[in-house]
Amino acid sequence: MKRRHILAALLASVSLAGAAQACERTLRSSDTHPDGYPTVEAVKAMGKILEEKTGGKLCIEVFHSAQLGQEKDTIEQTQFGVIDMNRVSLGPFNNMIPETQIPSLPYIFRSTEHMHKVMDGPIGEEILAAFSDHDLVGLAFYDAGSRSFYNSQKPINSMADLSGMKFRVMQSDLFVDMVGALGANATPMPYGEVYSSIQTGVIDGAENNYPSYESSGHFEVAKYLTLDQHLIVPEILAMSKKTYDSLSADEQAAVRAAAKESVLVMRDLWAAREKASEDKVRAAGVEVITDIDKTPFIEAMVPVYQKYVTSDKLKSLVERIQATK
Ligand code: BDP
Repeated sequence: MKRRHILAALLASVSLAGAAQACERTLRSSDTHPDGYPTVEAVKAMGKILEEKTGGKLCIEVFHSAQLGQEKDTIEQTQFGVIDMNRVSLGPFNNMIPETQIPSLPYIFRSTEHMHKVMDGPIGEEILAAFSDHDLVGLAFYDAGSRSFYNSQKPINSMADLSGMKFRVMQSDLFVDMVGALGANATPMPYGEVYSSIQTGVIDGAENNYPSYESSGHFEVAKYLTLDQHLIVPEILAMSKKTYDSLSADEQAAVRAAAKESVLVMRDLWAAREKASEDKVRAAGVEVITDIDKTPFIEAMVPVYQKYVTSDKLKSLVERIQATK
Protein backbone atom coordinates (compact mmCIF):
# COMPACT_ATOMS: atom_id res chain seq x y z
CA MET A 1 0.00 0.00 0.00
CA LYS A 2 2.72 2.36 1.08
CA ARG A 3 4.84 1.59 -1.97
CA ARG A 4 1.84 2.24 -4.17
CA HIS A 5 1.47 5.69 -2.63
CA ILE A 6 5.11 6.47 -3.25
CA LEU A 7 4.82 5.26 -6.82
CA ALA A 8 1.70 7.34 -7.36
CA ALA A 9 3.44 10.40 -5.95
CA LEU A 10 6.43 9.80 -8.17
CA LEU A 11 4.28 9.39 -11.25
CA ALA A 12 2.37 12.55 -10.38
CA SER A 13 5.55 14.56 -10.02
CA VAL A 14 6.88 13.19 -13.30
CA SER A 15 3.72 14.09 -15.14
CA LEU A 16 3.63 17.52 -13.48
CA ALA A 17 7.21 18.15 -14.53
CA GLY A 18 6.24 16.92 -17.99
CA ALA A 19 3.35 19.35 -18.17
CA ALA A 20 5.51 22.25 -17.00
CA GLN A 21 8.20 21.40 -19.53
CA ALA A 22 5.70 21.37 -22.35
CA CYS A 23 5.26 25.09 -21.78
CA GLU A 24 8.05 27.54 -22.37
CA ARG A 25 6.58 29.90 -19.85
CA THR A 26 3.94 29.43 -17.16
CA LEU A 27 2.19 32.59 -16.02
CA ARG A 28 1.18 32.75 -12.37
CA SER A 29 -2.37 33.91 -11.75
CA SER A 30 -3.87 34.75 -8.37
CA ASP A 31 -7.40 34.17 -7.09
CA THR A 32 -8.87 34.44 -3.61
CA HIS A 33 -11.47 31.76 -4.31
CA PRO A 34 -11.09 27.99 -3.82
CA ASP A 35 -10.39 25.49 -6.54
CA GLY A 36 -13.53 24.76 -8.54
CA TYR A 37 -14.98 28.28 -8.10
CA PRO A 38 -16.12 29.71 -11.48
CA THR A 39 -13.42 32.40 -11.63
CA VAL A 40 -10.67 29.86 -10.91
CA GLU A 41 -12.00 27.45 -13.51
CA ALA A 42 -12.41 30.21 -16.09
CA VAL A 43 -8.77 31.28 -15.77
CA LYS A 44 -7.73 27.64 -16.07
CA ALA A 45 -9.84 27.45 -19.24
CA MET A 46 -8.11 30.59 -20.50
CA GLY A 47 -4.79 28.84 -19.86
CA LYS A 48 -5.77 25.91 -22.06
CA ILE A 49 -6.93 28.23 -24.83
CA LEU A 50 -3.70 30.23 -24.54
CA GLU A 51 -1.55 27.10 -24.67
CA GLU A 52 -3.31 26.07 -27.85
CA LYS A 53 -3.09 29.50 -29.46
CA THR A 54 0.63 29.83 -28.72
CA GLY A 55 1.51 26.28 -29.74
CA GLY A 56 2.44 25.40 -26.16
CA LYS A 57 4.59 28.46 -25.51
CA LEU A 58 2.42 30.05 -22.83
CA CYS A 59 0.49 28.38 -20.01
CA ILE A 60 -1.24 29.64 -16.89
CA GLU A 61 -1.11 28.25 -13.38
CA VAL A 62 -3.87 29.47 -11.08
CA PHE A 63 -2.90 29.94 -7.44
CA HIS A 64 -6.36 29.72 -5.88
CA SER A 65 -7.52 30.04 -2.26
CA ALA A 66 -5.52 33.25 -1.68
CA GLN A 67 -2.26 31.25 -1.75
CA LEU A 68 -0.47 34.38 -2.98
CA GLY A 69 -2.21 36.69 -0.48
CA GLN A 70 -5.30 38.81 0.03
CA GLU A 71 -6.52 40.87 -2.92
CA LYS A 72 -5.03 44.27 -2.08
CA ASP A 73 -1.57 42.76 -1.61
CA THR A 74 -1.77 40.62 -4.73
CA ILE A 75 -2.79 43.68 -6.74
CA GLU A 76 0.41 45.43 -5.67
CA GLN A 77 2.45 42.36 -6.51
CA THR A 78 0.82 42.23 -9.92
CA GLN A 79 1.76 45.87 -10.49
CA PHE A 80 5.34 45.00 -9.59
CA GLY A 81 5.33 41.97 -11.89
CA VAL A 82 5.87 39.47 -9.08
CA ILE A 83 2.48 37.96 -10.00
CA ASP A 84 1.69 37.78 -13.74
CA MET A 85 -2.09 37.79 -13.63
CA ASN A 86 -4.87 38.46 -11.16
CA ARG A 87 -8.60 37.85 -11.03
CA VAL A 88 -10.09 40.33 -8.60
CA SER A 89 -13.30 42.19 -7.90
CA LEU A 90 -13.32 45.77 -9.21
CA GLY A 91 -13.94 46.92 -5.61
CA PRO A 92 -10.30 46.94 -4.42
CA PHE A 93 -9.39 49.12 -7.43
CA ASN A 94 -11.91 51.83 -6.61
CA ASN A 95 -9.57 54.04 -4.59
CA MET A 96 -6.83 53.76 -7.23
CA ILE A 97 -8.66 53.88 -10.58
CA PRO A 98 -11.66 56.27 -10.55
CA GLU A 99 -13.23 54.69 -13.66
CA THR A 100 -13.71 51.42 -11.73
CA GLN A 101 -15.99 53.24 -9.30
CA ILE A 102 -18.67 53.61 -11.92
CA PRO A 103 -19.58 49.91 -12.42
CA SER A 104 -19.16 49.63 -8.63
CA LEU A 105 -21.91 52.18 -7.91
CA PRO A 106 -24.90 50.73 -6.07
CA TYR A 107 -27.87 50.03 -8.36
CA ILE A 108 -26.08 51.37 -11.46
CA PHE A 109 -27.03 48.24 -13.39
CA ARG A 110 -30.66 47.24 -13.75
CA SER A 111 -29.78 43.58 -14.21
CA THR A 112 -26.93 41.24 -15.13
CA GLU A 113 -28.04 41.53 -18.77
CA HIS A 114 -27.67 45.31 -18.54
CA MET A 115 -24.20 44.87 -17.00
CA HIS A 116 -23.16 42.50 -19.80
CA LYS A 117 -24.36 44.93 -22.46
CA VAL A 118 -22.38 47.78 -20.95
CA MET A 119 -19.20 45.90 -20.07
CA ASP A 120 -19.07 43.97 -23.38
CA GLY A 121 -19.17 47.24 -25.34
CA PRO A 122 -17.16 50.47 -25.66
CA ILE A 123 -17.78 51.52 -22.04
CA GLY A 124 -16.22 48.27 -20.85
CA GLU A 125 -13.23 48.84 -23.14
CA GLU A 126 -12.81 52.36 -21.75
CA ILE A 127 -12.73 51.00 -18.20
CA LEU A 128 -10.27 48.23 -19.15
CA ALA A 129 -8.01 50.84 -20.76
CA ALA A 130 -7.88 52.84 -17.51
CA PHE A 131 -5.78 50.06 -15.95
CA SER A 132 -2.83 50.83 -18.21
CA ASP A 133 -1.94 53.96 -16.22
CA HIS A 134 -1.39 51.71 -13.20
CA ASP A 135 1.12 49.14 -14.47
CA LEU A 136 -1.70 46.75 -15.33
CA VAL A 137 -3.42 45.54 -18.49
CA GLY A 138 -7.17 44.98 -18.16
CA LEU A 139 -8.04 41.85 -20.14
CA ALA A 140 -11.67 40.97 -19.46
CA PHE A 141 -14.59 41.23 -17.07
CA TYR A 142 -16.16 38.27 -15.33
CA ASP A 143 -19.57 37.96 -13.68
CA ALA A 144 -20.10 38.23 -9.94
CA GLY A 145 -23.90 38.15 -9.73
CA SER A 146 -25.41 40.64 -7.32
CA ARG A 147 -24.30 41.34 -3.77
CA SER A 148 -26.70 41.44 -0.81
CA PHE A 149 -26.42 41.82 2.96
CA TYR A 150 -26.19 38.88 5.35
CA ASN A 151 -25.75 38.88 9.10
CA SER A 152 -25.69 36.80 12.26
CA GLN A 153 -28.22 38.82 14.26
CA LYS A 154 -31.68 39.14 12.74
CA PRO A 155 -33.71 39.12 9.52
CA ILE A 156 -33.44 42.44 7.65
CA ASN A 157 -36.84 43.27 6.17
CA SER A 158 -36.35 46.97 5.44
CA MET A 159 -33.66 49.61 5.26
CA ALA A 160 -34.55 50.69 8.82
CA ASP A 161 -33.50 47.26 10.12
CA LEU A 162 -29.91 47.96 9.01
CA SER A 163 -29.63 50.91 11.35
CA GLY A 164 -26.54 50.80 13.55
CA MET A 165 -25.43 47.37 12.37
CA LYS A 166 -21.81 46.69 11.44
CA PHE A 167 -20.98 45.23 8.03
CA ARG A 168 -17.69 44.31 6.45
CA VAL A 169 -17.11 45.81 2.99
CA MET A 170 -14.31 45.41 0.46
CA GLN A 171 -11.48 47.91 0.89
CA SER A 172 -13.08 50.75 -1.04
CA ASP A 173 -14.21 54.16 0.27
CA LEU A 174 -17.21 54.01 -2.02
CA PHE A 175 -18.55 50.93 -0.21
CA VAL A 176 -17.92 52.50 3.19
CA ASP A 177 -20.09 55.45 2.14
CA MET A 178 -22.69 53.15 0.60
CA VAL A 179 -23.20 51.32 3.90
CA GLY A 180 -23.16 54.61 5.81
CA ALA A 181 -25.87 56.04 3.57
CA LEU A 182 -28.05 53.05 4.48
CA GLY A 183 -27.72 53.89 8.18
CA ALA A 184 -25.28 51.10 9.05
CA ASN A 185 -21.54 51.10 9.84
CA ALA A 186 -18.94 49.74 7.47
CA THR A 187 -15.68 48.04 8.35
CA PRO A 188 -13.36 47.54 5.35
CA MET A 189 -11.30 44.36 5.70
CA PRO A 190 -9.75 41.61 3.57
CA TYR A 191 -12.08 38.80 2.52
CA GLY A 192 -10.05 36.18 4.41
CA GLU A 193 -10.80 37.82 7.76
CA VAL A 194 -14.56 37.99 7.42
CA TYR A 195 -15.50 34.52 8.69
CA SER A 196 -13.76 34.84 12.04
CA SER A 197 -14.85 38.47 12.40
CA ILE A 198 -18.51 37.45 12.14
CA GLN A 199 -17.95 34.46 14.38
CA THR A 200 -16.36 36.54 17.13
CA GLY A 201 -18.87 39.36 16.79
CA VAL A 202 -16.38 42.00 15.57
CA ILE A 203 -18.91 42.62 12.78
CA ASP A 204 -22.57 41.64 12.43
CA GLY A 205 -22.25 40.55 8.83
CA ALA A 206 -21.06 41.29 5.34
CA GLU A 207 -22.39 41.39 1.79
CA ASN A 208 -21.70 39.21 -1.20
CA ASN A 209 -23.16 37.02 -3.95
CA TYR A 210 -24.46 33.47 -3.45
CA PRO A 211 -21.28 31.61 -4.57
CA SER A 212 -19.00 33.64 -2.26
CA TYR A 213 -21.45 33.52 0.66
CA GLU A 214 -21.49 29.76 0.27
CA SER A 215 -17.86 28.88 -0.62
CA SER A 216 -16.41 31.12 2.12
CA GLY A 217 -18.62 29.40 4.70
CA HIS A 218 -20.00 32.80 5.80
CA PHE A 219 -23.50 31.29 5.66
CA GLU A 220 -22.54 29.06 8.58
CA VAL A 221 -22.03 32.06 10.87
CA ALA A 222 -24.44 34.60 9.29
CA LYS A 223 -27.75 32.90 8.67
CA TYR A 224 -29.90 35.86 7.62
CA LEU A 225 -29.64 36.91 3.98
CA THR A 226 -31.67 39.77 2.49
CA LEU A 227 -31.71 40.02 -1.29
CA ASP A 228 -31.51 43.80 -1.61
CA GLN A 229 -29.01 43.31 -4.46
CA HIS A 230 -27.30 46.67 -3.96
CA LEU A 231 -24.28 45.89 -6.13
CA ILE A 232 -23.64 44.16 -9.44
CA VAL A 233 -19.86 44.66 -9.47
CA PRO A 234 -18.05 42.85 -12.27
CA GLU A 235 -14.73 41.16 -11.65
CA ILE A 236 -11.60 41.98 -13.62
CA LEU A 237 -8.94 39.74 -15.06
CA ALA A 238 -5.76 41.81 -15.25
CA MET A 239 -2.19 41.16 -16.29
CA SER A 240 0.93 42.82 -14.99
CA LYS A 241 2.13 45.37 -17.53
CA LYS A 242 5.68 44.11 -16.96
CA THR A 243 4.63 40.60 -17.98
CA TYR A 244 2.57 41.87 -20.91
CA ASP A 245 5.44 43.98 -22.23
CA SER A 246 7.73 40.97 -22.10
CA LEU A 247 5.53 39.08 -24.59
CA SER A 248 5.76 39.22 -28.38
CA ALA A 249 2.96 41.00 -30.26
CA ASP A 250 1.50 37.63 -31.28
CA GLU A 251 1.55 36.39 -27.71
CA GLN A 252 -0.09 39.59 -26.48
CA ALA A 253 -2.87 39.13 -29.02
CA ALA A 254 -3.27 35.50 -27.96
CA VAL A 255 -3.52 36.55 -24.30
CA ARG A 256 -6.20 39.12 -25.09
CA ALA A 257 -8.20 36.70 -27.26
CA ALA A 258 -7.93 33.82 -24.77
CA ALA A 259 -9.11 36.08 -21.93
CA LYS A 260 -12.16 37.16 -23.93
CA GLU A 261 -12.96 33.57 -24.85
CA SER A 262 -12.83 32.53 -21.21
CA VAL A 263 -15.62 35.01 -20.43
CA LEU A 264 -18.15 32.75 -22.13
CA VAL A 265 -16.92 29.76 -20.14
CA MET A 266 -17.21 31.84 -17.00
CA ARG A 267 -20.81 32.87 -17.67
CA ASP A 268 -21.97 29.26 -17.98
CA LEU A 269 -20.08 28.19 -14.88
CA TRP A 270 -21.43 31.18 -12.98
CA ALA A 271 -25.08 30.53 -13.73
CA ALA A 272 -24.74 26.90 -12.58
CA ARG A 273 -22.81 27.80 -9.43
CA GLU A 274 -25.23 30.55 -8.40
CA LYS A 275 -28.05 28.02 -8.38
CA ALA A 276 -26.00 25.32 -6.64
CA SER A 277 -24.82 27.76 -3.95
CA GLU A 278 -28.33 29.04 -3.35
CA ASP A 279 -29.60 25.46 -2.96
CA LYS A 280 -26.77 24.64 -0.55
CA VAL A 281 -27.30 27.62 1.77
CA ARG A 282 -31.07 27.19 1.77
CA ALA A 283 -30.66 23.51 2.64
CA ALA A 284 -28.38 24.58 5.50
CA GLY A 285 -31.26 26.57 6.99
CA VAL A 286 -30.35 30.11 5.92
CA GLU A 287 -33.31 32.47 6.11
CA VAL A 288 -33.48 34.22 2.73
CA ILE A 289 -35.59 37.38 2.62
CA THR A 290 -36.56 38.05 -0.97
CA ASP A 291 -39.51 40.37 -0.43
CA ILE A 292 -37.76 43.68 0.11
CA ASP A 293 -38.65 47.11 -1.20
CA LYS A 294 -35.52 48.37 -2.93
CA THR A 295 -36.87 51.89 -3.56
CA PRO A 296 -35.61 53.39 -0.24
CA PHE A 297 -32.22 51.75 -0.83
CA ILE A 298 -31.97 53.29 -4.29
CA GLU A 299 -33.08 56.71 -3.04
CA ALA A 300 -30.51 56.61 -0.22
CA MET A 301 -27.73 56.34 -2.81
CA VAL A 302 -28.19 59.88 -4.20
CA PRO A 303 -25.51 61.45 -1.93
CA VAL A 304 -23.13 58.59 -2.74
CA TYR A 305 -23.46 59.31 -6.45
CA GLN A 306 -22.98 63.01 -5.74
CA LYS A 307 -19.78 62.33 -3.82
CA TYR A 308 -18.18 59.95 -6.33
CA VAL A 309 -19.48 60.97 -9.74
CA THR A 310 -17.62 64.24 -9.93
CA SER A 311 -15.58 64.69 -13.10
CA ASP A 312 -17.12 65.13 -16.57
CA LYS A 313 -15.61 61.81 -17.57
CA LEU A 314 -17.31 59.92 -14.74
CA LYS A 315 -20.59 61.76 -15.27
CA SER A 316 -20.56 60.80 -18.91
CA LEU A 317 -19.91 57.15 -18.02
CA VAL A 318 -22.94 57.12 -15.68
CA GLU A 319 -25.15 58.78 -18.28
CA ARG A 320 -24.08 56.37 -20.98
CA ILE A 321 -24.62 53.36 -18.73
CA GLN A 322 -28.07 54.55 -17.74
CA ALA A 323 -28.92 55.18 -21.41
CA THR A 324 -27.84 51.65 -22.43
CA LYS A 325 -31.01 49.68 -23.10
C1 BDP B 1 -16.20 38.11 -4.14
C2 BDP B 1 -15.22 38.45 -5.24
C3 BDP B 1 -13.82 38.51 -4.68
C4 BDP B 1 -13.76 39.44 -3.51
C5 BDP B 1 -14.83 39.11 -2.50
C6 BDP B 1 -14.86 40.12 -1.36
O1 BDP B 1 -15.27 37.46 -6.23
O2 BDP B 1 -12.94 38.92 -5.71
O3 BDP B 1 -12.55 39.27 -2.86
O4 BDP B 1 -16.10 39.06 -3.10
O5 BDP B 1 -15.93 40.44 -0.88
O6 BDP B 1 -17.51 38.10 -4.66
O7 BDP B 1 -13.78 40.58 -0.96
